[in-house]
Amino acid sequence: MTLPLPHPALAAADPELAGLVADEERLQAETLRMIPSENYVSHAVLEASGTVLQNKYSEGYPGRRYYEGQQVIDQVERLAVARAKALFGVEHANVQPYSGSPANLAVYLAFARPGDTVMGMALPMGGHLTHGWGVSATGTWFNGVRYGVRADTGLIDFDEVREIALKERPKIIFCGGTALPRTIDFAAFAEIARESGAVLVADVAHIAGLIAGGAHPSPVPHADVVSTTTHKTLRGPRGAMLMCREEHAKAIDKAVFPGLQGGPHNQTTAAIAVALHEAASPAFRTYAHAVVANARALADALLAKGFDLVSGGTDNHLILMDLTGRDVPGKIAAKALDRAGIVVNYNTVPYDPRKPFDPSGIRLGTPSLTSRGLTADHMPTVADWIDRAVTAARSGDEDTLTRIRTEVAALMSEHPAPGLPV
Ligand code: DSN
Repeated sequence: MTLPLPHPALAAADPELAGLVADEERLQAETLRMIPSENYVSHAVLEASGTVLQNKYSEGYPGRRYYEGQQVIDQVERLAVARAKALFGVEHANVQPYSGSPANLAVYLAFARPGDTVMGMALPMGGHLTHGWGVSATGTWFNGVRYGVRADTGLIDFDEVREIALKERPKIIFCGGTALPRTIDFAAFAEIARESGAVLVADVAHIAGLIAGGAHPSPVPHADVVSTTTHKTLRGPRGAMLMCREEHAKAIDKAVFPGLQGGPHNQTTAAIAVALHEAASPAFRTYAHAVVANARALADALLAKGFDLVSGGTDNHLILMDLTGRDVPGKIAAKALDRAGIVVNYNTVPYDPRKPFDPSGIRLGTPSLTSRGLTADHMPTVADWIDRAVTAARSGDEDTLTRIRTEVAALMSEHPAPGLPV
C-alpha cells in the first residue's frame, strides 16, 4: 500500500524542501524531545498556521485598520483576544507580537525611555536576554540591573531583589525567565515593584500553559503586564501575547503597533485562537498537571542516580542539571544525548565558572514527551537513558549511545506525536 504524501502540493512544487520537512518530521517522531521550551502543536494549530489568512495585511486593530477587506480578519483577531482574556482572566490582551522578544521590546517602549534603569534576572541565573542583559538591545539601550538566585539554595533571594530595586529604582522589573525550575512568587515581586515604583512585568513564556491549566499560580492579580510566547507549554504557534489591566491597554497596543511592528501575522493569530480554545479544555488541564507530575518524577529518578539538580528539583516543567560532579561539560553531554536520540540544550547554571557557549549544565523538560502521552511511570527509564548517555559521553562509548537511540525510537513509536504524519 502506498501512503498518501503528507504535503502533496509542497512535494510536487519543491521536492527538495519537502524532503527536508519530511526529515524533520522523522526526527521529531523518533527522538525524545526534552528542550523545555519546545512542544508538539496539534494538527488543528498546524492547519490554522498554514491558511490563506497569511495573504492579508491588517495594520491596526479590529475596527481600526489601515487596510480594507478586514471583514473576516477582524473576527479572527477578536476571537483570539476574547479567548486569551477568558483563559487568563485578564482585562486586555494584544495577540499581535511576532514572538517573545518583540513582545518584551514593546513593553520597554510602553513604559521606559532609552537610558532608563530596568531590572531583571541575570541571564546566567536563568533570566532572558530581553530582561536587560548586556548583549541584548535591552541591555544596550537601557541600564540593566540584575538579580539572581542564592548560591546555596538556587532560589531567588527576595531580600536581594528588594535591596537592588530600592537602590536602583528601575522603571520596569521583569520576573520569570528561561531556566527557573521553581514556582515564581508573583506576589513577592509585586510588593517590591510597588515599593520601588516600578512596573512589574511577568514573563511567563515558559509556564503559560501550566498557568492556563491550573498547574502554576497565575501572575494576573499581581503583575501590571503579562508577557508570553504562545509556543511553549501553551502548545500554540510561534507567536506571543501581551496581557494587562485596562489602564495599560492603550500604552501596550500603541507600543506593539505602530510603535514596533507592522502588519500582524494573521495566520498566527488564527492558530493562537485555536491553541487558546484547546487550552481551555479539561484535557489541557490534565495535560498541564501531567507535565509537572512527569518533571517531578523525572527529577526524583535523576536525584536517585546522583545527579545534581539546581534548587534540588523542580516545581514545574523544567530541570536544570549541573554536570560538574560528573566531570562532563554540558555541551559534550548535550551532544552525546542528541546522538542517543534525547534532545536537550546545554545551559549555564547559577555561578557557572564556564562560558555560556561551553557551560556546566544541561536544561531539560517534559512538555513534549507529555504531549506524546508519556507518564510518570516512564520517567525512571528516561532517567536511566540520561544516566547511561552522560556516562558514555565521558568515556566516548558510542555503542551505548547508539543502543539508547534504538531504545528511545522504540518507545517513541508506541507514542505518536500530535501534529506529525502517522
Ligand atoms: N529560546 C527560549 C528558550 O529556549 O527558553 C527563550 O526565548
